[in-house]
Amino acid sequence: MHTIDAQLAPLLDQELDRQRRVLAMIPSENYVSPAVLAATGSVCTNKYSEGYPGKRYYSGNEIIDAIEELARSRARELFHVSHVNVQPYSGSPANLAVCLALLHPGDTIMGLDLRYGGHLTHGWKVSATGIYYRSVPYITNAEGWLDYDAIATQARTERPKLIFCGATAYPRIIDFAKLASIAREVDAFLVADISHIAGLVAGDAHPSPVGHADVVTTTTHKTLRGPRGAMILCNGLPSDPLKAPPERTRDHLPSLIDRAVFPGLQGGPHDHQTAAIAAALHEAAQPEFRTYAQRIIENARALAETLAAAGGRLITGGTDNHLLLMDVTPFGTTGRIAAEALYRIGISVNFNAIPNDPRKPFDPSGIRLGTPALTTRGYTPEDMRTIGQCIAEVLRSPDDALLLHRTQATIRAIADAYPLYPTLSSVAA
Ligand code: DSN
Repeated sequence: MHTIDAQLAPLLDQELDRQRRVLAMIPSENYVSPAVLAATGSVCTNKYSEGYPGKRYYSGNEIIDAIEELARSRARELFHVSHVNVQPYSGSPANLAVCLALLHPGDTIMGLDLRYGGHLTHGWKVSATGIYYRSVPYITNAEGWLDYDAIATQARTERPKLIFCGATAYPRIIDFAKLASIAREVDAFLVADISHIAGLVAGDAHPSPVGHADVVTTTTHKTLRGPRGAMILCNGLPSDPLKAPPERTRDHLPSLIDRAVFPGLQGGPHDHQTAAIAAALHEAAQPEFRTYAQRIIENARALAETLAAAGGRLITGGTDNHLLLMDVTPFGTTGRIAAEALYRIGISVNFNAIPNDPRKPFDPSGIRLGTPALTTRGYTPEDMRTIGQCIAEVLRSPDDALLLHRTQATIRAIADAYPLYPTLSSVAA
């Protein structure tokens, strides 16, 4: 590519170099395997295939059908459901498709408030899910824990048609059974968005929502370590995507979901993405993936202990999963200043609101850190302790140039000790 596109090729190689140098501690990021990378860059990107396997609107889809069916069957097996749609372009369209499948405009939805760790598409006011539906978000308690009694009381008052659970900044196990009993009591659909924890669920390191939630959505690129993309999982009668079901009932979930994704919301699926999802699901079904999922949590706990011992205020006091949410104001800094200083020494995290945050979203009180990507690279709890100590030092003195220089050298040595894509000399060869 270097001779064909002299502007783009070096940029791609610079991004590879950046990923090698900077420790990715944004909890929603990960590094895919060479197999997933190859499938993502495959010729499947050339094909149009509106419809579903065996029911396409374009010719030439016999191989794409086999690829999509492979992805679907691997997902069914891994997550123990009868039906999977692998076509959502990403998590936001997946959640919107579920709303389209199950709700009428103006119906009431309840999801965790964005400012308390929820997701935009669980009903935040500027998202389509908060514009076309009546959204009444629930919040955590002041310490950051889901308060199931308060959610039940709110659901009894508001009578939502759909309750979203799942989060982007919640460091604890989610009790799907409790949420399902709340949803049943008020006759709402329960939708579990497990985007953040899908890899932990697949590796049996977090309880599964299957059997509790009516519908499960997930992105495929976070802990699941696949390409950017998403899936919608459910149980019910076999899908007939060509025929509108007579009613919006649990039995008809597969057809309702399929019709909402296509033609309701999307056009042609991204077949290269489907192929890469199939590759990632194969990897997630291997015994090593269970070890990976456990190690993500061990690493997160080691990091949490180190930061707490250094004076960090962890929301909920620690973690059960892949991420930590930390109030950095006890260090005398803010989320934004902390994230910028950490990036200068070679660690990427994101600034994040904490429950009841008195500060503004663009410079909140917290940062969010995660271990999925570093665990993929091979880092151990011992490494997490070293990294945690560097983080704490920087948060105490984010303007100390000498300290930044010293910690930068430590982080660089740690990054070099665990090479990323060691056999790849260029991504733009
Ligand atoms: N942007 C994702 C995250 O970082 O959690 C959610 O969509």
